[in-house]
Amino acid sequence: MIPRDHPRYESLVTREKLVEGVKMGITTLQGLIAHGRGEAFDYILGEKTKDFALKAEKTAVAMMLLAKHPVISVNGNTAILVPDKIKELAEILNAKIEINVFHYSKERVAKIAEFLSNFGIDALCAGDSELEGLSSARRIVDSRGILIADVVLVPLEDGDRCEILKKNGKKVIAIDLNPLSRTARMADVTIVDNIIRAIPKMIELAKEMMNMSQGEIEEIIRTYDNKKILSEAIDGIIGYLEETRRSL
Ligand code: PTJ
Repeated sequence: MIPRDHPRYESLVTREKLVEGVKMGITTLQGLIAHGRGEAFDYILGEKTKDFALKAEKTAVAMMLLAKHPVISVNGNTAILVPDKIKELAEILNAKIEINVFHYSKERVAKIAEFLSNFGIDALCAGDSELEGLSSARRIVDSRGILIADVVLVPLEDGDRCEILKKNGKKVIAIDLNPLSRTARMADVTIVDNIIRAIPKMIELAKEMMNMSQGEIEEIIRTYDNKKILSEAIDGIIGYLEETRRSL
């Protein structure tokens, strides 16, 4: 039991959830390593949703609001960390939820589907089609979901699949705390924020933006520049490190 007044309570609870996820066969051991890398970046970003993340979150919501077939892709880390929030976001944006994992087995996908169903999510996971040009298991997709999607939200992604999704004509929104990653540089919109903050923030934005005109939403997308956002994220890290050094 982690005491509520522990200065790193939030971070420790998140770790516990992931460890529990491993015990349940939902999250992988590799997922724990990936989370550790994410935590390190979050630390040097100040563990807050910064302005560059907010701009990307707003654009991501705008793209999903205008999409014909928006899909939220869920892996083992996302499933365990934010299942209820994913459901809420998908409902507001009228998006489908599809289970798509790197470390694939039918049993694991079934476990994730069962876990998500406890939150009222009927996740797509038929695995009845494949994305061409990708050798990892992430090529296995659902013909009602990612295969026909025009916009895909992919939290904690690997660069290869991001590239293939783009080659298949999809707009890709990544959530990745590492602004230097291949995924971050490959995606159309990169949200450099922790998934546990990013999804709730997107829900808040989606509620605000739902009643905007199409023209206003299009303008948000038109004026967005992902390279600029990544460069602001890197500046954010440098700024945070310098500020911390000055305060020593
Ligand atoms: O469940 P599976 O089988 O699909 O596997 C999932 C992992 C995460 C193991 C797999 O996709 C993987 O290996 O991912 P990578 O290539 O390590 O990339 C994960 C990225 O997510 C890294 O750049 C991390 O910095 C970032 N990341 C980790 N935790 C978070 C995060 N970004 C946002 N929020 C987090 N909580």
